[in-house]
Amino acid sequence: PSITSKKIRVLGVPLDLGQSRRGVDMGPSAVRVAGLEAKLEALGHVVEDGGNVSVPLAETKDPGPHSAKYLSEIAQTCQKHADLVLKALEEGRVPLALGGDHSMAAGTVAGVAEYYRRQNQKIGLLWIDAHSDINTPESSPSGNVHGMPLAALMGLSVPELNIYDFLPKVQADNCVLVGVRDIDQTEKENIRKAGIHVFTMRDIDERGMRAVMEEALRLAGRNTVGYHVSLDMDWVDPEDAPGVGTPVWGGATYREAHLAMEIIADHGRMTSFEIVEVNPVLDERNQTAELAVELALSAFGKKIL
Ligand code: HAR
Ligand code: MN
Ligand code: MN
Ligand code: MN
Repeated sequence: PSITSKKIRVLGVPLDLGQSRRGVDMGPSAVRVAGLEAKLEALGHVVEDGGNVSVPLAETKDPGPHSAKYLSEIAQTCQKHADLVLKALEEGRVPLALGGDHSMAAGTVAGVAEYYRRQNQKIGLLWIDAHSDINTPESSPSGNVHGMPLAALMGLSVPELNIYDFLPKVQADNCVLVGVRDIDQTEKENIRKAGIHVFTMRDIDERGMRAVMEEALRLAGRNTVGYHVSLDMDWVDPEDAPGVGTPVWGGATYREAHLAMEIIADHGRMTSFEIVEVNPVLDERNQTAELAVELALSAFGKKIL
């Protein structure tokens, strides 16, 4: 039972400026310690580690306006990270980005979208998260930029995060949220404005993970070269993934999470992958990082039999 071997490049983004629970900058380290590279290689992939991008330390910076804290530092980090994602793809590697808070996705998705844009192709985006991350500085109750990356990618706001200067990074019809269960009242209008697809936890409850994922992948994959998968670990229920900064009850179960990743692997159209919001300071014996590695393995083709 062999899988199609991929050349993968791990890219660490120890970014914690986009939110207020410290420790998510240690996420890339925790996921490496949990054995990501060796386990992907045991599966049959060729994996190299591109190291971590440099990120300014919160202690050395002024957060700036409360409506979008550390925005300029986050934008600089996203630009550097996007360049590394683009370079990985140019060198025939599948980017596997490790966060870090979710604001980094403004860089990851930009890098992937830019690579394919240069070939006149479009990507889809699968955003797997408890949150919809589509606040603008105007709508955000917290001023935390990790709640804003989708607004930036869809071109609603946050021009500072418009890496490579084109919008939207993904067509609204190819942008799909899965597993959402915590949306700010002020954020709901942004979802409507952006015109993206949303499958909530209720949809998963009612229809089952398989049906939801099949539809999500069909939408993300329609007229695209494939899709980037942005996996926020707070999508998983805090019972199984306690090491995240903004846990929300009622998330995907351990098996539902694996099934979703297994279905992604079955379709074979994932351009790139990222795992964000792993916070080892809040974790219990690195179990959230270990689950992140397991889910990456399923997304990259590991099968039970
Ligand atoms: N919606 C809230 C805010 O904007 C919380 C966002 C939390 N985001 C993440 N990433 N953890 O999904 O502040
Ligand atoms: Mn290696
Ligand atoms: Mn998120
Ligand atoms: Mn989240």
